[in-house]
Amino acid sequence: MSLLSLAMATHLLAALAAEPLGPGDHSCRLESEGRTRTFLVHVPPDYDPGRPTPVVLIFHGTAMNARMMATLTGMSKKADEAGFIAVYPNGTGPTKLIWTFNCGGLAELESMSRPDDVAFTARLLDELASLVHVDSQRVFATGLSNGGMMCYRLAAELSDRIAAIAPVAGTIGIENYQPKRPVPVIHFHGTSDAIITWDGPSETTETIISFKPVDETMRLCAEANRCRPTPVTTDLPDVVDDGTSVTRQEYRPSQAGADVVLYKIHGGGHSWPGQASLERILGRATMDIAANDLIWDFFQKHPLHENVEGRSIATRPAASRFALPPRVTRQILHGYRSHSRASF
Ligand SMILES: [Ca+2]
Repeated sequence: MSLLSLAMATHLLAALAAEPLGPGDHSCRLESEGRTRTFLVHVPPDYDPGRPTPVVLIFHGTAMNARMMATLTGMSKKADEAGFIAVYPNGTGPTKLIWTFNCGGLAELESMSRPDDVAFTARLLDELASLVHVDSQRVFATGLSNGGMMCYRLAAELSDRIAAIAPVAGTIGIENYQPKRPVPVIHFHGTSDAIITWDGPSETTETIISFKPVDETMRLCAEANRCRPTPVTTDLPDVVDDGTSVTRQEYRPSQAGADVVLYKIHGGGHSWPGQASLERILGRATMDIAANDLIWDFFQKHPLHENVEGRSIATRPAASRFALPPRVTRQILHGYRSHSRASF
């Protein structure tokens, strides 16, 4: 190949790489830490490349992927209604069955070659800015389970780019939750969640994963966000006879603080409020509220540079420990160990 044709080919590749995205679904990839990483981008029909557009990152749970997450949450439909760009990153792992994000708390796995998913997210946002017109003040993160735990890690370690977070059925997994600024949090959790259980991991499972109990997570968020320790609690109308009911706990911040809101779903499982669940496996999903609507309402109120004024807060710490069936734990651990030398 001549130098001229090489230069033309390079130019063409660069042009292709920067090809802007229009409305619809797009499979994208990038290189991060020497790995090829993938993600889906859903651009709403009314997207105007001349205008900065909000972005919601939606992180899947273990044993899922980006496409499954789009289906489970229905967040692309919400994106179409509300006019934001929905982005579904894919995690990594030895097999697609146990793709995860490095959210902290994966104690048994930390000696293995885990990617830095905070760096990946930052890299993704860089790449995204070359594909669509991102409103950098309105980049948000939500996620389920492991993906919810990843939200907390991003709040702690990427708060200059992530404006607010909405973890669902996933608590803090990192050791120290100390965001550089108060990051607004809206959290959804079922009291009957059998995977990320309300009171934290059990001795059976803490060798594979550790995460903080819901109450402790809320307490840490309230402290970080300069909220009062006691929440304003409201029982919401039990509008659907689905075996669940919902209590809203609002931890109101002092000046220069930020909101912390918990939706406690009595009888709810490891599920996405308002979306159908594999009930026999994961437990009930409440239909009394729609997480997508509440999350977007919350995000809209919390762009990156806002002035939050007073409200109040809190929580009491709770002892933890949850229980995956030992057989399942052994199978997962065996899967990781047998791939311990694999490149994630
Ligand atoms: Ca109900």
